[in-house]
Amino acid sequence: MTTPTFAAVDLGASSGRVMTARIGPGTLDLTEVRRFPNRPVRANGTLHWDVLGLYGNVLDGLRGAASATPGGLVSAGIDSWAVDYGLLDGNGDLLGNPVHYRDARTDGVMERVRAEVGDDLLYQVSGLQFLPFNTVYQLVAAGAGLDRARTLLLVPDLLAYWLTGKVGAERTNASTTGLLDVRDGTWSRPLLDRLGLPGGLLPELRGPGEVIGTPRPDVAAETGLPGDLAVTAVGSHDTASAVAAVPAAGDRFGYISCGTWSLVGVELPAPVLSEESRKANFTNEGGVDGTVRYLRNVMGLWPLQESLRAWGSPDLGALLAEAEHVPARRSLIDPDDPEFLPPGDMPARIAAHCARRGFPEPATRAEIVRCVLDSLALAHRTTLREAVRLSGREVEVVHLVGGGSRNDLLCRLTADACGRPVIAGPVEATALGNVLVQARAHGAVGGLAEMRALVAATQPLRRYEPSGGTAAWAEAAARLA
Ligand code: ADP
Ligand code: LRH
Repeated sequence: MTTPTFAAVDLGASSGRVMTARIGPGTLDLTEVRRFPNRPVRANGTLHWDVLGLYGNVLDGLRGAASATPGGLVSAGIDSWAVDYGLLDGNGDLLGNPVHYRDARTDGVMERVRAEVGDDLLYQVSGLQFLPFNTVYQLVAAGAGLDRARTLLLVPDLLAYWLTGKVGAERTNASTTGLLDVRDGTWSRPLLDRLGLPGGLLPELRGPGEVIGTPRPDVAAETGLPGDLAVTAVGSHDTASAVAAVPAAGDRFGYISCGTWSLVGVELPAPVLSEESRKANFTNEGGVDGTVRYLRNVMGLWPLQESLRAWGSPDLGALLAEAEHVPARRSLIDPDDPEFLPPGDMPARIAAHCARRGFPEPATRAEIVRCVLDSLALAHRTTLREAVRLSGREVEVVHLVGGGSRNDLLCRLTADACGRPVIAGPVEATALGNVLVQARAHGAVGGLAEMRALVAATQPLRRYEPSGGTAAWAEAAARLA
């Protein structure tokens, strides 16, 4: 019997990829079929995602995946960054280009909603970190822009709709909207009514592993995809897929899903909705198999990405090598300061932030890179400690997955700052989580523990032991506080 092959479409905020994986007992071979940049576009003053450009790349990637798999693909699944959505009119046509979560349209909206509705209700219903771009605040900002809309689809659900013609809302990503009740897993009617939002826009929920449908005939004809290919719902929130593929054994682990964002937390069986948790601004997002991803969004590698863009995209490897030699923790930022959220001149914002907080202004590119990485490692430390304190979950080891796991300096700094061993990798944890959930749905692998053991046994990982310098990190945290 041949080993079945699955395709993952994984769209991150900085790039997208289509990958295939052969999955069977002791086998998990991931192959990249297509990778493409994900570049936001500002038009008429609004920052958009180029969703049709992305979809074109997805179709090309799936065409490539199908032709590279002579035995035939069993299934394909789609995940992407969270919170953003497209709106369909009554004919099922897309109404305008989805707006990017970093667009300024939500400025001040979260504060207004919090004042009107109250933090307690918002947190008790959704269990979510207060982030200005949560879908709920985007919808309030959109206001009359919703009038012609009949259906709201989160980005992976929108692409799945174009592929199959079927609408639905996958649960892990729905849990990032602020409109899903964290206790009973249904859309929160009381919150929708309270905010005056049209609940009819929200489609029926579906869970990871449910088959969504098969390619529409025109899609099959255009891509060469078999007409009977199962398009399967996965943990369509990229972070849910990444956490599903963390190569952990047991439950005493923390994770950092590190790319554009660093999602830092633990996996729990039930949400933590305490007042302390709300004040610490922790989130309870839905994971695969009804798990709770108890975490905080840390600004991640975005400040580095945006600095590189400002500098005309110089070689990252060379800059990281130079940054190794910059003295540690000389200049620090709080990466979670909202001033770093929008696109724009990042190096200037970093320098001004350091000066304001009494740190030397980083002068060279290498100093800026070092400042960002030291500050990110420090934020990893602070957030992990908070996650442990608020959840009571012991953490013996930290799994750092995603593109950031390629950054040797960051992994080392994170192990030192957290005072825990860091296991770095897989880089493509999200795509792996995506294909593994499909494989399970189609009988090629067992439950979460078996999926994780398969990742641990087959994927290249690196281990970083803490060097014992946690006191210096504690002192840095105090200087920044
Ligand atoms: P996202 O899914 O949010 O688009 P990724 O998980 O793809 O993010 O991670 C992208 C990040 O990974 C980049 O911003 C970069 O900092 C880091 N990265 C990618 N390749 C390398 C590399 N070779 N060395 C160090 N860092 C890297
Ligand atoms: C990471 C991510 C994160 C969300 C953000 C919008 O890609 O999905 O989990 O908070 O993007």
